[in-house]
Amino acid sequence: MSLKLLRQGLSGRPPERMWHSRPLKDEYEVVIIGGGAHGLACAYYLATQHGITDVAVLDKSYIGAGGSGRNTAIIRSNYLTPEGTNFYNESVRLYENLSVELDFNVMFSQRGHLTLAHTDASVRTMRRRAEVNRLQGVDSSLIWPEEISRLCPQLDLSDHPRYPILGALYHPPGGIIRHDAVVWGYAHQADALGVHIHQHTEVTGIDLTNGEVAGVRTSRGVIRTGTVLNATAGWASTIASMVGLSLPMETFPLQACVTEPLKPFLNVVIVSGSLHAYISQSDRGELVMGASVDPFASYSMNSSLEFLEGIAGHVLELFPCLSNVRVLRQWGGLCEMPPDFSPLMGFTPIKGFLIDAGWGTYGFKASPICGKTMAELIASGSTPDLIKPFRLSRFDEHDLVGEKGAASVGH
Ligand code: PYC
Repeated sequence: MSLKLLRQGLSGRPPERMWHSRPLKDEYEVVIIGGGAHGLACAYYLATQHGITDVAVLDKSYIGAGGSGRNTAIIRSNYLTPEGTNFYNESVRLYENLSVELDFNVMFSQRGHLTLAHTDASVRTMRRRAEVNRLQGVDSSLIWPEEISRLCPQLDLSDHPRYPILGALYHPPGGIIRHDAVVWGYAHQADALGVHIHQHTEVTGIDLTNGEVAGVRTSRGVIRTGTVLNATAGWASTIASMVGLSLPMETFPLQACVTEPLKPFLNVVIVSGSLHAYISQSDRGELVMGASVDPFASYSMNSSLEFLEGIAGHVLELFPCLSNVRVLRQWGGLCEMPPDFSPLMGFTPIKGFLIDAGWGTYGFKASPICGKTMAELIASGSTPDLIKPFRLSRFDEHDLVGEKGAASVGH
């Protein structure tokens, strides 16, 4: 990539577009609603793995404008259930090779991830997660204050805080990534393979014929198609309602913020479920911080002072040394929370209408494996084993996948 950049710089020509605006065709084999990392990854894998390129990716805004551009870019696979751990582990593996695969630097930094435990109950949960993780081959262990201090000397490990740190779940392969780069890399390669990316194209309705998907109505015209994938994190319930489907989840706002840049000092990702705080340092030196979802269901993406006061107070309990650091900006995104904190993936009772939804506060980190498995499901017509546990019918079958203890964020 760097040689390409150098040649480009020396040529004096304007840079090549990473993806293009194409005319909206009146028919596509597959229509993906949602131009985030999930939808674009699915388009990319449909093209590369299955030779399906007659694909439109529609977004009502610009690509990556939703959850993919609003998350705090944490990658990990230290979940509580074997189903969740295996699934996210495959995602981490794909992320590890993504810069090479997409020929675009997604800046994946596997710097290690620490989930702090401040109570005996949370130490027990961390121990259980470590055991489940290790049984699935994921590097994860329970560590104590001495080792925590070695990994992150700036943390207040004394007994002064309200909730002293008793231990932590340490997950060395976890880390952070450049989330926009993931979106752009998938978009670039999907576009190069013939996928049409239609930004500013809002879906206004979905047509059914005899109970099966027949087309999609958009702000730019009607598209005939037999296959629609709903990959619209935050908005998936509203899209599902267009085919008369009610999904078992509610949408909540999730806010985050960054501080002014500081010299690099934080070499790990720190999460505290009890304090509702997570924090990492970006390559630009900014501290990226977030908390739990807002306490009421809503589609608001506004920023609030309550969030800022809460997160500042909690981060200062962990890192009193940051008391003079200023916040640079804050933003909000949307999360859909299913009752068992696991996603909803695959077929629905409506033929041709597929979902990749219910991503709570942990959707971005699943993007590559969601794209890959949903592409396989579309191409083969059968559900890959890895995502069978997340099928929508699990709610009727009383076969939930309880991931609440590994959500990283209090709810
Ligand atoms: O699940 O790792 C996570 C996470 C971090 C921030 C929000 N969710």
